[in-house]
Amino acid sequence: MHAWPAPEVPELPGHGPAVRLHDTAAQGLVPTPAAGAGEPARIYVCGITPYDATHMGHANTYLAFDLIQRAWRDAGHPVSYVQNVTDVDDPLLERAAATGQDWEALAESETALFREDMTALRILPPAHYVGAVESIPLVVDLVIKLLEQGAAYDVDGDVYFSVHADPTFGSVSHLDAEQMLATFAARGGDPGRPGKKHQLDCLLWMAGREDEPAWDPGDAGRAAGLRPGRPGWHIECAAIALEHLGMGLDLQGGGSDLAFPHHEMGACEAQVVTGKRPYAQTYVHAGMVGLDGEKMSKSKGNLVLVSKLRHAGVDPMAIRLALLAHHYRSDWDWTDADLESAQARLARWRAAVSRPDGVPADDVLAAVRDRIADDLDTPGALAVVDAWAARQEAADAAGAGPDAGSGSAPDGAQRNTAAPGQISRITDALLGVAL
Ligand code: 5CA
Ligand code: ZN
Repeated sequence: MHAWPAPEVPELPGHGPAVRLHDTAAQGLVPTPAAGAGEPARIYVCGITPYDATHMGHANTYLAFDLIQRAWRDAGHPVSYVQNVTDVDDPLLERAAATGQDWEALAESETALFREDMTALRILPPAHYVGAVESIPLVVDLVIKLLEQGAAYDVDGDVYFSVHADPTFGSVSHLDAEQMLATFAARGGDPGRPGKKHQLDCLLWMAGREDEPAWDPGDAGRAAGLRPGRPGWHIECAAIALEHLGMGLDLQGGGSDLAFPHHEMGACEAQVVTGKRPYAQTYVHAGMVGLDGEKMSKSKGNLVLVSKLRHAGVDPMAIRLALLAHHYRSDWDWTDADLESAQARLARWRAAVSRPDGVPADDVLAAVRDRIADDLDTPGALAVVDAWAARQEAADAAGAGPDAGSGSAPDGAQRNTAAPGQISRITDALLGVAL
């Protein structure tokens, strides 16, 4: 399927430093991308399940991976970016059934709205935006291989992956057995299903249920014993990533609720089917955004929607700044105050760059680059721009006083005509904030 239009990213002088990010698997900061200088950095970010509109949690997660790509590009890496759309899965079919909508129409309209939201927020689009439905032949191919390898088995027509076929199972999320079981059950797994060899084994291929869509698995699939059906969730992402990026991705990304089971299972499936490891060299997870103490989620319905704010006339750049004010890995609750202070900051920055000249900005680029390269310290990066804006305001105030027309900042530094443009290019290229 098609993605959304790419925002322009201004070129900045020189290059930024290597970007250190927290890797869930390594449980610490690592330099990224693993790719050498000038080589493409390969990134796969899990996309939406399109049964409801984009909320602030989604926006926060996609913003984190947008910032990483801006920083990688600034450090001199071309980026290969792939994202999926889970356009057939239980929650989507359940929502369509509950509301009497056609599931395909629901998926299409919510994906279209997501594209609009991403465009408005100036989020970089993937080069390949790939649906689960269009990837079914890729999934079938992997399921057949896993069956042939003895790493998958049949339970009443459904096919399960034996998670222990990968001896490194557990090394992405580092949960203990009890946490794994509880999390698996809470996030779509079926630990208690009779006939499974191990409680944590996950679904690869689900035989068609009554009143649900099912796809023919083709000659090879039928020969391997597959019935008409649909893909399991984790294998969907593994299949799409392997097809478009290959093993050893520089980064697998998503919200922290995907570390287990989704990224753990996808990694194991890919590692077993290819006989290579690691699936991804870095696993990066964004924190959960909540509302009134609860994780914002489509299933709970406690949503602050990007589209609703946009339609109420809120500047998408203010939404972006509201998210940037929080570190991407922290869990936090959205409040109206977040938006109000972001709107005030946007107005202050716009006023500061709207002058024909400005106080020197030469040190701002290195300082913003430094903060971003430090595990995306966006609050720190905003503080750097705030400090420049404050110097600019102080110079304006001084200029309006008895020394008006002297052209000097309070500290004696000369204003120059390059500074406002420099600042606008920095916020645009590295933070995605168009002033
Ligand atoms: N389609 C799958 C991934 S393959 C899926 O998880 N879809 S989703 O629509 O439920 O979520 C899309 C992305 O938003 C995921 O990375 C998820 O971790 C993230 N996300 C969902 N809720 C929140 C939240 N409250 N805060 C932050 N990120 C969230
Ligand atoms: Zn995924």
